[in-house]
Amino acid sequence: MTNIYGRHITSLNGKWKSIIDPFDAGSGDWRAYYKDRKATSKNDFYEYSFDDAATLNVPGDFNSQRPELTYFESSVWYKKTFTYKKKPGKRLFIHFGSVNYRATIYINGNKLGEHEGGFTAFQFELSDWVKEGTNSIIVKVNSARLKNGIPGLGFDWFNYGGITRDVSLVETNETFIEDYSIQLLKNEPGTVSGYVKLNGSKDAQKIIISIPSRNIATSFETNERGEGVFQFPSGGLDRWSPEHPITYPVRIYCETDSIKESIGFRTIEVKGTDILLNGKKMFLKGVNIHEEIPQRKSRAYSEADARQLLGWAKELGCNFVRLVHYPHNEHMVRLAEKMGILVWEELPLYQGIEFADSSLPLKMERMMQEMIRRDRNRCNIIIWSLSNETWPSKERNESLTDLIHKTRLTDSTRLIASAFANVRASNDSIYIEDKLNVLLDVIAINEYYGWYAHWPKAPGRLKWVSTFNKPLIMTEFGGEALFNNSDGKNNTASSWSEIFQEQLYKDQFKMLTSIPFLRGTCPWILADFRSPVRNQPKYQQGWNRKGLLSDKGEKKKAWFVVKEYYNKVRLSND
Ligand code: GCB
Repeated sequence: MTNIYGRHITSLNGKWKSIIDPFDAGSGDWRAYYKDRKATSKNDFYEYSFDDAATLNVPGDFNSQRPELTYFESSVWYKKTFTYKKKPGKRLFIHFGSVNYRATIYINGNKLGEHEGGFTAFQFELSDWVKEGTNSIIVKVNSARLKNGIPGLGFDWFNYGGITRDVSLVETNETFIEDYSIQLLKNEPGTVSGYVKLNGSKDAQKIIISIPSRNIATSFETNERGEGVFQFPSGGLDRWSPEHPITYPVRIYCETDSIKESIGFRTIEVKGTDILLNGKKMFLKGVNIHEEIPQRKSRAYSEADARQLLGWAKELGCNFVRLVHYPHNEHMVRLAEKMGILVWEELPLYQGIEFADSSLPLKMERMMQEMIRRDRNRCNIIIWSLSNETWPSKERNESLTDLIHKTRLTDSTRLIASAFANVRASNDSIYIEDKLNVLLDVIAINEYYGWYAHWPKAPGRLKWVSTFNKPLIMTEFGGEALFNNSDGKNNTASSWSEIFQEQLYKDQFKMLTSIPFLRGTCPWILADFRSPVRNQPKYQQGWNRKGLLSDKGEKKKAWFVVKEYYNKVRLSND
């Protein structure tokens, strides 16, 4: 269901009892941790107990909560009890903001279901299982990386496992408003359009949508599937933009339910090589952000965490953030909307994904649906990104083509992108050639000239060539430096020096400013982030050091190069 924080919820955040299960042994009938059994006779014993077990904080990754769990990638069992008083006509759900990576949920010893995917929300209905008084929820979380997982076995960030986002009990009426979308119509900004979906037996109902502060109200009927669509004139509604991030309290009523949410209205489109927000050309001053608080060495999960990360982005001069490489928690996108920050949201289809595996298409589609279902009413989200750095192959081309079409069917109003790293350098020119760009709205390229690749020519002399006539966002560029380090001569990448990184950014901007169809930049990356594949013993020590900020939040020299560029950058045709 959408808009979880606008519903009648009881938080299950807090301390959960936990059992660490490295061999993933607790699921079998013999141990059956989910049964939470207690000894009853003299010769009875069980080799586990939640009662005396240590606790873990929810939300929060488990790896950062106990030293012995630092690199743990297997099963942890969580238990939480809650009391409930049954009420006639009410339904009860349990909602998880995310569990990384596979979750199996039990209530009072009964299995409710499973979920795969570490960065999207899901829920189960408890109505038939919950009892009067004390109830127990047990969740088995398994964070093992999978060859056919999304992402797959290898990725350049820390694999934080656990119940990483908020857990809530949601009480609803028998028929409730499950989902809705409200936004400006794509090619007719004079019209607000959307749909409402009810869940429950009273599917055909009159729905009223109102924006009281603008005296707007409209009504319509849902059909026998509980679905209805509507349109009304948008007159009088101001447009949301980074300079004017206005949202309006919107109320939706039906006979059996009501819900409210603050919603902003804007249009986003591409014309030739331009990106137009509310019909006006714009340049996306972006930065890449991982969902991690470096100083705490843990996943970010709260509004305060979002404030830290987005506050840094604002300070850098950004109007846009690329949230990599997976959908971030809901606090991030909601706070970004309030702060006037446009968002690129991405699925974790990353590098070595097993496109040939027959289980992938369904998983990809479900993840895409879950991502869009949660965030489709956030006007600051302008781009759904479906993948990062995949390489052309029959399987990849077919899978992504299908996913692009399905994403457009799910939400035709936003731009669709995929970041590619495959360009061809020849003589003075860099050619953008991935054929999937034909189907995408913006071209997104990750390039590491001056770091992983030598400059083929001096930065100012490189010519970027694209035959796609679409805007280009340089979604990654950068290099590593350890804060305050000026070892060696500063003129080699292996010095990990701030001066080398600073010069690299100067060179990059020399090249970037000469690309006529460039409409956005996202340096890689806001802050140093943990990555188990970065093992240079002196400089990296388990960290990817490409941050503009150190792992303590200190500004490296390159930060100021980016900030200066964002102070100055204008569209050449403004
Ligand atoms: C990339 C990836 C990103 C890595 C980065 C790097 O191309 O998209 O996930 O972390 O390069 O630092 O190598």
